[in-house]
Amino acid sequence: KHNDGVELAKSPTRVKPPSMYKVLLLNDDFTPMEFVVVVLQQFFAMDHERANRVMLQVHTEGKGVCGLYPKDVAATKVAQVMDFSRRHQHPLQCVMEEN
Ligand code: NFA
Repeated sequence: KHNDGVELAKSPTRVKPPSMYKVLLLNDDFTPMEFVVVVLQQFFAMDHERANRVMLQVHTEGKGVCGLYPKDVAATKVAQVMDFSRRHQHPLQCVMEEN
């Protein structure tokens, strides 16, 4: 329907790229290594070899990067990993930080 000449406000054209966030896993003394590998495969689309390398980096260095995502995607990954870990009664911590 014609709307009496009233136009909808146009959102500003995006000029900057979206701010990106790193998603990280943190080491702990209790979560089984193979559980961390499964998390990296299931939620970050890594093959078993890459997942093993990232898991060992977290294990030896205290933290490791799972991926770089737009804010909403990163937040969803963090929530999914935290929920999955808690449901399996592991203390694994997943966090995001602006890049
Ligand atoms: N440090 C854990 C163990 O020795 C393994 C682990 C790796 C936990 C990466 C959390 C993250 N079982």
